[in-house]
Amino acid sequence: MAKSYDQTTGTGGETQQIGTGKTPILTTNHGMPISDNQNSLRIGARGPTLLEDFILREKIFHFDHERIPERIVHARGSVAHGYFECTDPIPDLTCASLFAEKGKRTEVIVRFSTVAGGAGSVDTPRDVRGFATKFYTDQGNWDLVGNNIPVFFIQDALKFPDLVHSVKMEADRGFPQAASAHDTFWDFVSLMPEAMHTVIWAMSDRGIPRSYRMMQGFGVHTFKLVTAEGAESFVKFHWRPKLGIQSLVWDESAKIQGADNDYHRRDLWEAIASGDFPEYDLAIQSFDADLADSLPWDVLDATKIIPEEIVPLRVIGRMVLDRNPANHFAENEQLAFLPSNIVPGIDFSDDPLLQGRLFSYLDTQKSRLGTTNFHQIPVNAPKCPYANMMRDGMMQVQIPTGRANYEPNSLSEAGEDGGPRPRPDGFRTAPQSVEGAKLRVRAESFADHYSQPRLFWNSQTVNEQAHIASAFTFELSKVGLDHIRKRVLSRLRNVDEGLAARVAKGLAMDLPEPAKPARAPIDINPSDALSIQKQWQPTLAGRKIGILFDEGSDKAALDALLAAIRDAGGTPFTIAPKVGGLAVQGGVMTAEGQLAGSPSWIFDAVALVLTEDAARKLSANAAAVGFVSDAFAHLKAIGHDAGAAPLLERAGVTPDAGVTDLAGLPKAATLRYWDREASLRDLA
Ligand code: HDE
Repeated sequence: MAKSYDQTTGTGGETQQIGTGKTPILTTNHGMPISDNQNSLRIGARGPTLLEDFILREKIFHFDHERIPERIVHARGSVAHGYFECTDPIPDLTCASLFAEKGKRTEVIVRFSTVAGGAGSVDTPRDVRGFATKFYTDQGNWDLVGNNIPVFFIQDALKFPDLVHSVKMEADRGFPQAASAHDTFWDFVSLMPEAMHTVIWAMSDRGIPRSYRMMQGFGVHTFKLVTAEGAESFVKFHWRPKLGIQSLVWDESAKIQGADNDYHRRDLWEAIASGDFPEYDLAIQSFDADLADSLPWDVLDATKIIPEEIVPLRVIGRMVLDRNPANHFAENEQLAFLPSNIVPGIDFSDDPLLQGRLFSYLDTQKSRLGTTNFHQIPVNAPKCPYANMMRDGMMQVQIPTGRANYEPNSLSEAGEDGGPRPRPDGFRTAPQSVEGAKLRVRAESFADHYSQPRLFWNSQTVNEQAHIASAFTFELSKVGLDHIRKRVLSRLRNVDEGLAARVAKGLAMDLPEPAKPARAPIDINPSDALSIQKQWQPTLAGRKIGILFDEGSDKAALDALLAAIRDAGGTPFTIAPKVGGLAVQGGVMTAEGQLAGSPSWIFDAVALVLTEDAARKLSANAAAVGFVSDAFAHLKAIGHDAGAAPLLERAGVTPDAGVTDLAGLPKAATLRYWDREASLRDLA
């Protein structure tokens, strides 16, 4: 008989690694204690494995099914737990209990996501971001499943599969992953002029957010609020980040994809783990039917916003994200949002996109989570009591008791538990009379596709406009079919002639005839709220500063800089060519990151604390030169001591307001230096 040995210790014999008395015993999924987790059951030490090995089969069976279908859109996302606190109750507008009292807190879970890429794709492509919130209210779960862009590509749910097919990797070749810069996307959106508004938002810096903590969220659709007395109003929901809105520059976002696939996920996780809790205000735009009727567009059309100048925002609460998930699969992959989850006091409008969503998500969850009982998964289950007569199904993990599994019943008359019953103060759909012929049509009031993209364009700074024109040029440069590029240009002419001309020039193409609009666009007063740069919040809070040092650097200067950055609310991160500990002037200093793995792309600003000798040596190191030249090209502040001069020169840094001494860095690092860009980059 062949000898056996213990592969965990490398010794002969049959010993197993055994835990201490406190270690819980390893069991099968059915609780049976396991004695050997190293070897499958076989005949003799070198013989065949037995089908009888139920421990092996259970383990492999479970492993084989570890993955569930990823979300067809928004597959890649990050979650955080927290709470919503009502700061300004609105009983005048709604009987929803979460908005009833000042200071009332409701638990939430939020999932931020990209749209186009698969679950393993990167965090920073140009894309719309999902911003979905589940409020575990005491009257059931309310899911506000929104995006970071307040409008959507299409007006009717029937077009959603086409939109998604066109943007995801192309059907024959399976690429590109997580990118809209390809023929099929631009083919589809250019054939659907209603997409122009969302497209221009996606081509703006909103499509490349700096952090999930620095982006707005929008419910997108018009919803209804309903009071206890049945009075109704329309409402749009807005999330506003406390840190202000901030975006990357395109070259930076493309490079981050190489440096850190998890850039946004890590940022969210680290902020929460360090107690720097992300916070957002919840604001509403509420308005009545008269105001809705007075607008030149339809409030049921999800391709339109209502500018804040027309209906101002009212802040009604704040959301704080203070807990990371404990398990990515259980709390992120299995998290299931349903726009149909609303609570008494909130109701749907007839927005045809929203109406379609009310079906889609429930259907999706059955397919992803495999069972109608997905609501029992802890992260999806309401935190208030829930009871009904729905029974059984796959993965029923509750044990409903009693005979009453139907309603009405009279079992209570016989002294038995008759089970739950509806109550008049439960959810009631706001009554609405509807009449008309049964038709497949698009309302005439949805026909203006260009006024609002024009409003968006006119509301941007000169630098933001250059980013938009450059993004169109970049994306269309990746489009191989000439007729598609021409069609996009013909649409852009209706948005803004200057924009169309700049993109055409960037592509070296002639301008085609403008497309004929279904309805002639109108001019709307520009809205500063649509620009990121106009509302820039000059703060260091939430920002990360990369500090490059080397042998001989001045420890006192480094310590002072670290303290100054922390005092101003920022997060310093030290970088050196070697991480193990370097002899610096005044002691030894270890770095958190190694230079080659810590490019300046992943920081909001950088500092150079170097002796002249070290700076000369680093001038021959491409990673060090790139660290500085990229920080400059990405319009970031650069703080430096006198010794850094040779490296600055080698990296082509020219003096401007963003290039400062170390003392000036905390203030300088609150900004980006947009004016620098024109001299560095060929913008369209
Ligand atoms: Fe979604 N959408 N969607 N969507 N959506 C999904 O549901 C769908 C739309 C949004 O983090 C899916 O569970 C249809 C608008 C977010 O888990 C799916 C239509 C807005 C998330 C689905 C829309 C969104 C989704 C895929 C057109 C902004 C991620 C997996 C009528 C207001 C939620 C899933 C999460 C996810 C369908 C349009 C936001 C397939 C049919 C408009 C943030 O059910």
